[in-house]
Amino acid sequence: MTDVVFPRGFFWGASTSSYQIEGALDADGRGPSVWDTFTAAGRIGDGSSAATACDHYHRWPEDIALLKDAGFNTYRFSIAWPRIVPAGTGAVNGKGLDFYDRLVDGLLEAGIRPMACLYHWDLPQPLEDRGGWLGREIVGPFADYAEIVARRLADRVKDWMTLNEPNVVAIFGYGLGDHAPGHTLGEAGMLKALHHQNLAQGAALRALRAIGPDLRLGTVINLQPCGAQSADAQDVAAAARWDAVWNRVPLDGVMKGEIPSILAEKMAGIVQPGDEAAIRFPIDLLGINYYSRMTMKYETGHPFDVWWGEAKCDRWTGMAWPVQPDGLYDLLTSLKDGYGNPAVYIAENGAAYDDEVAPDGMVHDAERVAFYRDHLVQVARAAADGCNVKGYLCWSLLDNFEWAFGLSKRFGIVRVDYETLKRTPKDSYHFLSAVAKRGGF
Ligand code: IFM
Repeated sequence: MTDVVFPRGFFWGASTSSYQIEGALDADGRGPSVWDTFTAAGRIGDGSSAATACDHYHRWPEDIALLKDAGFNTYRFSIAWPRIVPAGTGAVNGKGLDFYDRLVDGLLEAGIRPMACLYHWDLPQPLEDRGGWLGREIVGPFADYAEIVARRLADRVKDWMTLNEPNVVAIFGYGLGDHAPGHTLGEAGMLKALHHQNLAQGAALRALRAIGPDLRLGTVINLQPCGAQSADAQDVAAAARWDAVWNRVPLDGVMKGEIPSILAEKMAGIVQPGDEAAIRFPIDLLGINYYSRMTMKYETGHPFDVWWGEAKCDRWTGMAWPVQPDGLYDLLTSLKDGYGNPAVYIAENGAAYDDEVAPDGMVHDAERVAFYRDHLVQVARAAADGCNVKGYLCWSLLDNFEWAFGLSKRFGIVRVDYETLKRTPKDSYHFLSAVAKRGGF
């Protein structure tokens, strides 16, 4: 019996990213990325690397078969900029384009809609050497790269996402230093990297539109409803500042061409005349990645005098992230009420847990199944309440390289044995597969 139902034509699928699954970092003319450098500098917690990861570069047919067998009709993958333009600007690497050509053809043959994301964090190192996202000079190279890829694939790929989680790139990569390229530049690093990603995105979206009026264009933001740890005025003000940095700079930038007024003074030296118009674009799709709410508190010594507080929650994932499914409902309704009810895809939602292989050789990941079930209940509720939510893509198809945590955190609905590279669908895979095939549960 089906109790939780989704709109007719709802899309089901999974998301991945190039650096996290492909491996083959030296293959076919790929250039170095900031994550190669960060890894070589010993910055990955478990000492692992993405050198092989899931070896998706060679095993993609098997991964497409997993998507197909699940009954998924949508797949979001990312394209590795260093495979396409190894030096960040200049020569184009045909073999890199050939790889994505094969992948896209394979997906279409399997009846799966490819959703391509242009930037999921693997910045060519030569661009970082020239300032990376800290300077406006990156805008042209990103738009050029977008155009190169689209000229090759847009006859078959109709759904394009520019950036994945620009807030995470800026905050952890340029402000706090936990992610590549590892800068600890605080507020200035965060705001510059946010704004320049917004600018580059605006230029890339215009380049894509010029190539294909029929393309569906969008972006992906990790939105987290942001609350204060207490009713104390300082906590409340700190949470509002963080909401502006984390959620509103990327979201209001593309949707409204606005810089949050609370940050106007701090961004005055970064934003130039005409930038607001340049960052705004009438997107066709908004991808949102949802993992949890954020609970923030006032604390000096950190950028914006704000830091993560303690969430009130009784369930936690293996990342020590709180499990708060109703935050997804609140997020979807806030987009309906405050942003004109855009067409939204849940572009990532999922959880890492310390999976174990059972004596039967399977992974009975009951906590992950519960995580998915509880979030899907909220998605269905939001859709029933009028939110224009079009599809749900889990994070992630495969266990993969979880950035600074390396291979130690497993988000997949399919287990990857990193010794043998054997794929084993977990119970969560079978659960989502049944939901996708039935259109509910
Ligand atoms: O693995 C990441 C992904 O690359 C971006 N969104 C969050 C996921 C889990 O941390």
